[in-house]
Amino acid sequence: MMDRMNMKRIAAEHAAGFIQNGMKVGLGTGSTAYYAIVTIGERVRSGLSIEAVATSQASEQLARELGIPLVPIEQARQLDITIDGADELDDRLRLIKGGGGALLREKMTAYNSKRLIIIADESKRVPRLGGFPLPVEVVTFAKEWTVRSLEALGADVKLRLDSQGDLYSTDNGNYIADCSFGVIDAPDELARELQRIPGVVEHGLFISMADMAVIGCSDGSIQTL
Ligand code: ABF
Repeated sequence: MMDRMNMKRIAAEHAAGFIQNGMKVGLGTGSTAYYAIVTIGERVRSGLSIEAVATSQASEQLARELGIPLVPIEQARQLDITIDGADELDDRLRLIKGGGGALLREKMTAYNSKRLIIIADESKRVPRLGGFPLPVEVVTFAKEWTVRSLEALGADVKLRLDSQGDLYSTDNGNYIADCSFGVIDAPDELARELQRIPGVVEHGLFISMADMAVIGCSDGSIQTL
């Protein structure tokens, strides 16, 4: 039986194998993406020639430490592949992302990539989304109005706090509202309703964005969806 971190690792290593010389690569955020970045760093040190864009300051710092060549976003144009984690994924590759607070940059990076490969341990696969509170990035102005609008959609909303107990600030200077909707029966429709709320910058439902998921399983096998 494999523990969760090893399931993450084998999924990440498998996905990192898709990267070829000359590619422009989006580097995800979170503990699974961490293993992908480490593997990519090893391959760069063995001669892989790529340019990368990071989806968070944390991933950018890790990439720099590992010697992965980073390009400024404005020079990146379209990326060839982005490898990133997820908090939940269903069998139609619909995702909840944002537990790591980087959902806006993750979604922009995924949107500007030819391929989005999701990596996860088997615990992230769910029959229906919603067990994980949906992160929604909101502007700081009049946050109470936005919270009330999210509650009106049926969510129990908590503004995320940082380790000091202050309101968590994303890399973009916004807040994160963690929204517990319960089981989300119609993720596509909820995504549209969220996008209509003024004050919502972006939400963690990734619909029709992932091209593939690589899942590390407790028996040591790899599942690809
Ligand atoms: C990131 O990966 C976030 O969107 C998501 O919250 C996180 C999953 O975390 P982990 O890989 O640590 O389980 O892309």
